[in-house]
Amino acid sequence: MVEKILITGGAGFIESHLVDLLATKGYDVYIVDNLSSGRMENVSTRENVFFIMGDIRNVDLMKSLIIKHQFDYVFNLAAVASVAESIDNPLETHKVNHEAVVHLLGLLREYNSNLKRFIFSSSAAVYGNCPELPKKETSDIRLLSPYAIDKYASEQYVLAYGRLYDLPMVAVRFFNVYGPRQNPASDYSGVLSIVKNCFEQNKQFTIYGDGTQTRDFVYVKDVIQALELVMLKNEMQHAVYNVGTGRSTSLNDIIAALSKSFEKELNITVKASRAGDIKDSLADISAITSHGYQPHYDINRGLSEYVKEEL
Ligand code: UD2
Repeated sequence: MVEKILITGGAGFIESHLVDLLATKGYDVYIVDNLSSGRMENVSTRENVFFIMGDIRNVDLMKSLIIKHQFDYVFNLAAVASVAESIDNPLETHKVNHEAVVHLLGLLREYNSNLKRFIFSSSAAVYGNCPELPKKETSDIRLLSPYAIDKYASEQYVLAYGRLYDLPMVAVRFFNVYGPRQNPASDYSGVLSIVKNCFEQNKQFTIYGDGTQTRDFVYVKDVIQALELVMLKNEMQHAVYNVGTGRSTSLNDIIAALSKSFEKELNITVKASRAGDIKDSLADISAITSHGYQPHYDINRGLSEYVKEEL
């Protein structure tokens, strides 16, 4: 029988790449997305991809889907992905990034007895300004924003559910993911999509801070590889894994590299650092690489593919 996968947020940036990969591999893939940041044009038209327009906060909808389909795998990737947005709208982002997750866990426990894996996307934001670099899964947790608090609480719920009810749980902490389909439309979008868009459209880019902040930018294709790994490897259950590259780059260096590719200068306005912003972020990826993950895109390869390619 064909295995069924639920991917919440499946019309989104990272999620839609995962949908494509798993659909190509022959699974039946169900998407629940409210299109708040995802886009219909990201959704595969393959016959084994099923789109359900809906919100993960809608418990009745999620319950009926789970009872009807009895998923083999569930990826909860839907989220309000912006740290800054969580600071502006903490209650609304909490409902998506935490409350909906707790409801979903309860529904799966009660109604989805054949579940083979639940995969939750947490975030490197949980490390905050922890001075230890690179950041290990065992490093200090310093929660600087509602976003970080919600991601950490949800991740811990997921792992506790695994222990308490013997459910097949795993979580990943994404570092700064970038690549085709990342939506640059809002001030809350991932910085690389905004910078690229400003180069393409000759728009003014606002740098918050002095541009020396560093991030471990990880290309979306590497992230998909990591997600497939945690989905399939039994021995990876009941743990949380960093997903990054093990290298970091400053915002200034990104702008310089893109300036070369686009052969032009970026118009930059400088503003004060954002509240809750992290200075440096770098992943220790030894835990996930010990299970076979290997990033294939360093920042140069990733940027040059990102600049050229629109998938
Ligand atoms: C990103 C993810 C978040 C989480 C985290 C993990 C996004 C939108 N956010 O948060 O979900 O997983 O990584 O560490 O993908 N900046 C500017 N100008 C702009 C936009 C951003 O200077 O127009 C700066 C921003 O202040 C920050 C850096 O660029 O210092 C990165 O910002 P971001 O919003 O892309 O990502 P981050 O690290 O806050």
